Formats: sequence, C-alpha cells, structure tokens
Amino acid sequence: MEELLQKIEVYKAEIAAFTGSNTDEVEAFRIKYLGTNGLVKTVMGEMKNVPNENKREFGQILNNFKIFVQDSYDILKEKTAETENKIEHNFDWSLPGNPVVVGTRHPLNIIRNQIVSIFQKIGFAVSEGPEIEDDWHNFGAMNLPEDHPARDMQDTFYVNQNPIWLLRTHTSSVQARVMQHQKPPIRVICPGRVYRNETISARAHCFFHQVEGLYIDENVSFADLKQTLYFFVQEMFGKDVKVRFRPSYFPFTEPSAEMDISCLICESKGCNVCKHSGWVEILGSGMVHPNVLENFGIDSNKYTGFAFGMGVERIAQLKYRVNDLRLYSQNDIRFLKQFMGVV
Ligand code: 2NL
Repeated sequence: MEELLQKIEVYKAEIAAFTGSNTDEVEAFRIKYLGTNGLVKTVMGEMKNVPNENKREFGQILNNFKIFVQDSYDILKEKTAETENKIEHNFDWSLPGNPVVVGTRHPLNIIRNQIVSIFQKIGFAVSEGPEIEDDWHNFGAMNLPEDHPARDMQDTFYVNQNPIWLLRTHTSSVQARVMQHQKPPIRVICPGRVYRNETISARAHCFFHQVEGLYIDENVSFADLKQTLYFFVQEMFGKDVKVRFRPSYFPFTEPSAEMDISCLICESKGCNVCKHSGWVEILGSGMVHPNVLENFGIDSNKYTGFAFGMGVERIAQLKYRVNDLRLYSQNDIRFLKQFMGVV
C-alpha cells in the first residue's frame, strides 16, 4: 500500500513536469495515463488488494489522483490548441507565395494562332476534322484517284485496308467535309496535324502541321488569291515583304503556284536560309480544280475558287530561325523555354 502511494506520487511529479506542447505529445499523454490500458486504470485496479478498512481512504486518494490527471490533461489540451491557433494567426500573409511554374506555349501553336487570326480578320471561318481519314476525303475527292502518280509524294500510314483508313496527308480532307455539308460561298481555313511516310531528318518528319484555306464563290479569280495571300504575308512578316509566284503542280488545283517571299533574314542579299537566291518558299496555292468542285456537286461553270496550303513549321522556322524540324517534337525544355511569355 505504501508502494501504491509512492507510485501515485511519482506519477504526479511526472505529470507536473510534463512539457509536451503539441497535439501529438498531448495525445501520447492521454494514452499513457487515461487510455484503456493507461496508468490511471492500472492504479484503480490495485483497489482490490487494499484491505477493507482502508478502502474508503484509498478510494478517495485514487479518485483525487484520477481528477488530477484529467484536469492536467484538459489544461494541456487547451494550451496546445491555443498555441497552435496562435501560430496560424501569426502567419505573415504578406510573404510572397510559392512560385507557380507555368509552361510556355508551343512555338507551333503560337504561329498557328497568328495565322488563324489573320485569316479570321478577312472573314475566313475555322474548321477542324479527324486525323484518321478515309481514302475518299483525303485522296479521291482531291482529284487523286487510286494509282495516280501524285499519291507517291504523299505516302502515309495506313490504319486499315478495305475499307481504307489512313492518317491524313493534308487538311484538304477537312475542306472536303466542309464542301460536303455547306453550299458556296465557302470561306474557311483548316489548321491541323498531318502525316507523311518520310524518313525523319532535320528537314523532313513523319508529321507536320498545316493551315489550308479555301474560298469558293462566284467570280473568284487568281487576282483574289494573290491579294489574299499578299495580305497574309504582310500581316505575318511586315509591310516590307515582297512576294513572287512560281508556276507549280498540284492535282487539286489548276493552275497551281508556289509563293515565295523576299528573304527577311538577309534582306535578300543572300544567305543560307534563302540559298543565296533572296527568296524563300512559304506556301502552295492555286485555283480549285473543277473536278474537285464537281465531286461535291458544286457547279464549276457557276463557281470558282482558290485554295492554298502552308506548313506551320516552315513559317515558324522563318520567324524563329529554327533550323531543325525535330526540335518541335523533342520536348527539349531548353528549346521550349525560349518561347516563355509569348502568346
Ligand atoms: C502545300 C500545298 C496546297 C491546296 C493545298 C486545296 C484544298 C482544296 C481544294 C484544292 Cl479543298 N486545294 N488545298 C491547294 C494548293 C496547295 O498545299 O505545300 N502545303 C503544305
């Protein structure tokens, strides 16, 4: 019994000396003294060994001990809640926040958006379509029948044979869908990713990005084509830019022309970008082939149209002097970071 009294004194001293001040420590205190297997329970268990004549006296001592522990715990709990609250309230809200790392817009998206906004200014709508196409929308409707030699230049990846599903080689397939569902006048540009079966190098990749345009109405002429594309390059490259058209061939246009702009890098004095010619090629264009119009039930005697297609990589290369196409898709942070803040 003496022993029990001594134990209680030791616990009391321990409790009085307890300095824990955070929630975890106070919880450990509760478990140690007041838990299901805690010391208070153990001490109480000793009651059964106390002789009957002392039970009353001891009962009171033990009860007081229990109240002491409970009170100590309550005080500790209140104190920690207070200090932890204080820490919260003492927080300096004027401190700068953690920096949020924002990415950068991809150069191809920057250029694509610029191209799209320029054409939107002069009344072109924007259309998008699927990257997996059927043979008709990608080739057939574009005056490229099966076995046509021009298909060689646009070999692609075949997803399925019979029926043929392939990765589109140009966004003309989107314009095909527009012609299928809309009547002239049609004035649309189609940005998107396209695919070609090419060996990957600095100058060729198995996918690239295009913006194609199509304008069909009565009395649309080659003069409209020239003026529209001239407006575009002036907006894109500045008022000083000169243009020239060279005859070319595309199965879906007749006549066809490629457009060059004066080399802005050397001001046409001659450099390796323009291969010392003073001119750089930027797009292909032409008057929509009557067969293409008739494929969609558009009367080619009543309506004419022009179309053009450009590679976004090519325009970005001229604007940002990117000399290796592969940089666009390698996700090299050192390359991408250079476009920080450009929108
Ligand atoms: C290039 C050349 C071109 C077209 C695309 C086109 C579309 C329709 C009808 C006729 Cl729906 N033509 N598109 C015309 C000429 C050239 O692209 O070098 N692209 C990267």
